[in-house]
Amino acid sequence: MDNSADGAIAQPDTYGRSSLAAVDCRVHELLLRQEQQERTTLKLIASENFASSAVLEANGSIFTNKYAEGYPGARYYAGNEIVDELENLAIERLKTLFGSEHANVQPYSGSPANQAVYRALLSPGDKVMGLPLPEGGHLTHGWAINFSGTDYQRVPYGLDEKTQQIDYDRLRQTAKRERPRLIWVGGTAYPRVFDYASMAEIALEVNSYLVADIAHISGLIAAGAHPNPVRHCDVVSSTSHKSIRGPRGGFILSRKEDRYQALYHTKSKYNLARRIDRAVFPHLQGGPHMNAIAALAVALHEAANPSFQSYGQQTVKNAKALAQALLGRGYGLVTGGTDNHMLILDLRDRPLSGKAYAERLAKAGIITNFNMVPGDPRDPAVTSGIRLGAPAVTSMGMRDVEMLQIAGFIDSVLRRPDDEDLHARVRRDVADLCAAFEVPGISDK
Ligand code: DSN
Repeated sequence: MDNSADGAIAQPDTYGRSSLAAVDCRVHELLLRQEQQERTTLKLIASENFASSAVLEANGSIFTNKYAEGYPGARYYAGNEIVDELENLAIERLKTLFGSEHANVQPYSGSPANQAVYRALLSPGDKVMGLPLPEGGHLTHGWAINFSGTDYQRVPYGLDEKTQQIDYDRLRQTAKRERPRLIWVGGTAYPRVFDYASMAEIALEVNSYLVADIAHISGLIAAGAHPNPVRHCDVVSSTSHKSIRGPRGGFILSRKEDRYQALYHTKSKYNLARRIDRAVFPHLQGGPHMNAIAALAVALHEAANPSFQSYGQQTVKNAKALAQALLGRGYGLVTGGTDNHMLILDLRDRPLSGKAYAERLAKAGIITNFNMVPGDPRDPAVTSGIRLGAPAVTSMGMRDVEMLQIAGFIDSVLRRPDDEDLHARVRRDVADLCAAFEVPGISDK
């Protein structure tokens, strides 16, 4: 529908759902379809979740309009008194929730946050140790085709072949031999707890910065369902939209002082906290997305509520229940199970690729992503694994008993990947299961 009257200056409408329908029926229709899809399918992507209506409201608010380049009290635009309060509120909530000395809430997302970490700590060409992508690491932890692999020297550390878990002894030997300037601890497809204390010992032995990437597990840490790396690490980076249930965005926590200032940063007059801030702005980014910072502040307020602790604990219980049920049905899982919110089905011995199975599951209303498994013989574009995660279905209120049901759905699709009638039947059962639960941000709006 075209709302502009002849000769009239178009005014932005008051925001709100009804005005979206009136102004742009095409986008509104896509939104309704996406809502319908999310309401009736099982969101098992380990990195996705349902932000609350309050988080969505803040994210869609007029804070979108404000330019605030700089930091609270030192902006390059006028009229920032209120957003200064807002950004300080988010920073203080973050520091309190994780027990950190310093916090930056401006990174646009996880990869920009990690770029800022590199810029604050290293010079191009320095050595960086990280878990390779096929073994559960992240692109930005030193992958060949990412800036982290082209601008820095990659020193991968691997998994123990038998346990498929990080081999800390071998990691220590590699670190002593290579003496990297930075060691990453964290990943996107690693279903076990990270031993931050051991990593901190190793990093100290070789004068290396230790940086935890907690993008996947920040909500679990806030809930006390995974150890907190803050006291062991120089820097901690994260996205804000995964298990912590915030808006799309990122944040960085750090110590104030750099314990290696005298070794690696003698020429800098700035301490670690200032170098992180300066790396985010002005080095890499311009104006912060104040709407995302507002929504992050809301998510942190929600995460500080005792009910979020139950959410985090239940997420881990649900992932374990799903893992047990799938193991019981004869499936192999990377590392043999899970300690956190995710599990990775190892389908190397199955006839189809991870991608092909993920497509069949999606037809049946089970939304996952295909993923490399350690030692994967297939191409990264198709893989031999499927990653499953419990954060979103736990946000809907599902518990162990529903995980058994979900394992049954997954099993029937994977057993008969070409039976479209069966997929349609499972699709209906999935919709029936979902209908018994509220979907945050959708059912309650
Ligand atoms: N895309 C994220 C994930 O799914 O884990 C990592 O960046």
